[in-house]
Order: sequence, then structure tokens, then C-alpha cells
Amino acid sequence: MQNIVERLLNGDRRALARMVTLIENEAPPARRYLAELHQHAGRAHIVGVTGAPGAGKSTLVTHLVRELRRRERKIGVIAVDPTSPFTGGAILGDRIRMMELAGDPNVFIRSMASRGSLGGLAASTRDVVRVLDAAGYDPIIIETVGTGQAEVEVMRTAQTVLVVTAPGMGDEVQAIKAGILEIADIFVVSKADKPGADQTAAELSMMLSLDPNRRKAAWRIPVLRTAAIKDQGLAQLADAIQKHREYLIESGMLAQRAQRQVRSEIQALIVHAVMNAVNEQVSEEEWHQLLEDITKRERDPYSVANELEERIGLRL
Ligand SMILES: Nc1nc2c(ncn2[C@@H]2O[C@H](COP(=O)(O)OP(=O)(O)OP(=O)(O)O)[C@@H](O)[C@H]2O)c(=O)[nH]1
Ligand SMILES: [Mg+2]
Repeated sequence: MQNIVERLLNGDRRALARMVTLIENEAPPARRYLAELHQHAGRAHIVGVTGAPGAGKSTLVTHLVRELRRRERKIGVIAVDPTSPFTGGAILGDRIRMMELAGDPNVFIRSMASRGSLGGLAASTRDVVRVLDAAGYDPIIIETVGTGQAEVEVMRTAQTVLVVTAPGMGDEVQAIKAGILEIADIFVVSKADKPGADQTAAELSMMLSLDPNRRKAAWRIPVLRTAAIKDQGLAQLADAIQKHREYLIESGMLAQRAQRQVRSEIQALIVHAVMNAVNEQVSEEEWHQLLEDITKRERDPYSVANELEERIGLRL
């Protein structure tokens, strides 16, 4: 009887699905399995897809996956929904939209919803990426709505980030505000079969040409138009994604980003462990009392933190 890690590495999809569930549930053995899988990962191209709700991300991903299948790739898709209590329906919609891909043994699709903290979702996404990578999926596509900090956090896992905008959504300006411009590697104007797509693309190109940081950068962000429902523009998009990957490798950026990632991953694991230790020591009632004392100015956050650090053995 092979263990779950061996089965997963041998291409067993049930083992893969089981592993993802263990990660989502933060099951204790998951960390040990992930540690074993690390040496087998590191080959996949990780592609992030973000943009406003309804921008056409899932439809785009579905058709992009089809294009990549024509190129004989084995593709992983993770649909991340950071705001599950409110957009639970969106995940369901994604499932239906992506259903047509579900029968393909070379495509693995998984939806993930936020349970705990902001760091929690980004961390579990990173873990699932590692698992898919070790199982031989390449590329791995992460879709998430681009509305807040949690999404930006999730997108940091990606090596190539696609920012999707549709004509008439007025996202172009919002994209700058949300700080999405800094993480975009490729802009996609989706629904290009609709009127206004050319103008949206022109506005985006204009905005990019006015950005002084972008003018100096070695990678010139392409603005591509796709009409996923008509299967148009997907080959160009797949080519651009490949080109960005080559740029990352040749410029040394891929290695640089990987190292930065690992540092923040280790830091996050430590913070997580420390917080778990604290929560084991402090009951909900005690928390409540502490917060009340501090807000009433009877105590201060610094000495409380000191005391808790002492209690978990951080200060000897
Ligand atoms: N005309 C046209 N409509 C499209 C195209 N792509 C997507 N749509 C429509 O746009 C709507 C939203 O598409 P989705 O792919 O669900 O968009 P999304 O960005 O994944 O949405 P969320 O995950 O809910 O944020 C759907 O009604 C699609 O049918 C396209 O290329 N052309
Ligand atoms: Mg979607």
C-alpha cells in the first residue's frame, strides 16, 4: 500500500483531491506531506487571473485551458473566493462554467473559499499550488476577484499576473487605485466582441505609457483583447503568458521572486505557529477581559503582548 504522497506523485487524482482537502482543513499531517512534496515542486508556471466581479475571468480561464490543452499541457486551476459568505454563488457559477473541462484527466479544477484569516487563504493557496506542481500540473492558474488586499495577497503566489477588464466596466481607473497596476504583467480586455473594447484597450495602453515606472521596465505589459465566447484571442494570450515566463527566467526575476516568496512563507509559518501557541494559552474569556482592560486604558497592549510572549516561552 503506497502512502498518499507516493500515490499523488504517481498521478492518482483521488490522492490529489484528498491532499487538497487536508490542506483546506488544516489537518495536522498536511504540513509533513507538504514538506515531502517540496522537493518535487518548482517546475510549474503559476499564472494568476484577477479582475472585477463579472469581468469574464472564469470564461476566459475555461477557454485558455482549452487552448493550453491543444498545446498538450496538463493544467491545474484554483478558483479562490476570499469573500465566500457573500459570493458563494460565484463559486457555484464557476463550477458550472468550468464543468466542460471536468472530464479531462489532464485538467484539475478546485474551488477554495476563505475560512480564517487573510494570510490563511494565501497560505493554503500556496500549499495547493505546491501540491499541483509536484503532481506535474503546468501551468497552474489561480483565479480570484480583484477587489481587496486578500486577493492581492493571493496573487503574490503567481509568477505571471493577468488583469482582466471588460469594456464599459470602468475598471481601468479603479485598477490603478486598487494597486493592481503594480502586480499586472498582462492586461486582458475581455468580451472584445462587445462595443467599446478597442477604446478600453486604448485607455489602458495610454495609462501604461504615462506610468514612469513602467516606461523604464524591461517587460512591456501587453494589452490583449479576447472574446472567449467566440474563442478569439486565446492563442495570442497563451503566447504572451509563455513570453512572460521566458522573460522572468532570462532576467533572473523568477529566481529572485522565488526567494522572496520563500522568505515570506517561512515568516508566515512562524507567525501562524506563534499565534496558535498564544491561542492555546488564552481562553476566549481571557481575551475578552484583556481587550476590555486595554480599551478602558486600564492596561496597555505592549505589556499584555510582553506577558503573552513570556507565557508561550518566547522570552526567557
Ligand atoms: N459577450 C461576451 N460575454 C462574455 C464573455 N466572456 C464572459 N462573458 C459573460 O460575462 C459574464 C461574467 O463572466 P464570468 O466568466 O463568470 O466572469 P468572472 O469574472 O469569472 O465573474 P466572477 O467570478 O463572478 O467575478 C457571464 O455572463 C459571461 O457569459 C465574452 O467573451 N463575450
Ligand atoms: Mg469567476
